[in-house]
Amino acid sequence: MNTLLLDALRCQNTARPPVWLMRQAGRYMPEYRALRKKYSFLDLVHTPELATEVTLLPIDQLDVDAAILFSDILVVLEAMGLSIHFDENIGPIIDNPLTNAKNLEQLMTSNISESLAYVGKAIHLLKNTLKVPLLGFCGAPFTLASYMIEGKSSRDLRKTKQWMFNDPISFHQLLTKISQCTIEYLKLQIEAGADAIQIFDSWANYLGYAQFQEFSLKYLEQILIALKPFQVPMIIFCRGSSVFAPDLAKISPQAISLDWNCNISEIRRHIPTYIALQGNLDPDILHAPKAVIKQEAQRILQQMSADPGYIFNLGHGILPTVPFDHVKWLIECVKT
Ligand code: 1CP
Repeated sequence: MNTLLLDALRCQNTARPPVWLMRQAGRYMPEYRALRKKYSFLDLVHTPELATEVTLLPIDQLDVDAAILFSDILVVLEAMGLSIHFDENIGPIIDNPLTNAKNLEQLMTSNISESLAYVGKAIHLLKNTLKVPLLGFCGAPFTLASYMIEGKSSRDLRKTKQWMFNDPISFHQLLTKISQCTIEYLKLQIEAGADAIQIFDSWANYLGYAQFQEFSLKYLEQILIALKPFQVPMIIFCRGSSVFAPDLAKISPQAISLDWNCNISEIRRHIPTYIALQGNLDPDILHAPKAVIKQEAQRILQQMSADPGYIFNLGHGILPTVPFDHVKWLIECVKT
C-alpha cells in the first residue's frame, strides 16, 4: 500500500510529496473520450463498474499516489430531488432549479444513502483493487446551493447572491438541508471504505469576506464536526483559499487545498504546521511547453521541500484541452 498521501495528511511525510490531480480522470484522456463515445457522463457515474473503470484510468496511466472516485458533486442534488443532465457544450443543467423559498419544501432530505447506494458499490469495488488511498468527495453547501439556484454554470452567481442578500433566512435553510444530506452522503462513502474526503468549495471565491464566514465556513465546520468521530482525514478545496486559508484553518480540516493566486510559502506561515497544504499550481501551466511545466512544478516543490505536510496538486481541476503527455510529464517531474 502506498501511504504517501495519508502520511502527508498527518503532516508526517518524510519521503517525496505525494501527487494526484483534481479531475485526473476526464476528457484530456483519450481512453476517457473513447468511453464517452459509448456512454453518457451520467451512465459512467451511475454504473459502479464503469465508475470504477474510469477511476482506475489515471492510476494505471499516470501512476499517481491517490485515486479519486469518479463521480460528480451534483449527484447529491439528484438525491434531493432535482433532475440533472449534462450538455456537451454547456455542462451541467438542472431542469428544475430552485426559484423561491417555497421550493425548499419539495427538497428531499431522507433516503439519501439509498439513492446514492451506487456510490458505495463503486467504492467497494475500488477498494478490492487499489494499492493507493481512495479519496471520496462532495461539494460544499454554498457551491451546491449555487448550482441549485443558477440551474447551470454561471459567470457571476447573480441569482444565488441576490437570494442570499434578499432572503438570508431561507438561504440558511437551504444550506442547512444541503449540509444534512452531505453529512449522510459522506458517512456512506466513509463506511464503504473511502480513506480520505475532499470537499470542493469551487465557487467560494464569489463571496465577500463576511459572507464567506456566514454562508460557507459555518456549514463546512458543521460537516467536519459531524464526521470527526470517523477519524478520516478531511481536505477542503476552496477557490478563494488565497484569502480564506487562515479562516479555513480555524475549523481544523486535516488539509487545505490552495488555488494558484497565493505564494504557498507565505500562506504556510499563517497555517499551523499540523494542517497539511495541497495544490497551488496554475492548471493552465499544463498548456505550456514541458520546460515551463518542469520549472513551475520545481518552484513549488522547492518552496515546500522539507515540509512533511505538502501534497502536490493543481490549484483547480485539469482542463479538458491539455495534452495528455503534458500531464504525464508533470507527474514525472514531481516524482523525480
Ligand atoms: O465527460 C464529460 O463531458 C464530463 C466532464 C466531467 C467530469 C470528468 C464533469 C461534468 N464532472 C467530471 C468528474 C468530476 N467532477 C470529478 C471526478 C473525479 C476526478 O477525476 O477528479 C470530480 C471530483 C468532480 C467535481 C466537480 N463537478 C466540481 C468540483 C471541482 C471543480 O472542478 O471545481 C464541480 C464544480 C463539478 C460540476 C461539474 N461537473 C461537470 C462539469 C463540466 C462541471 C463544472 C461546470 C462548471 O464550470 O460549473
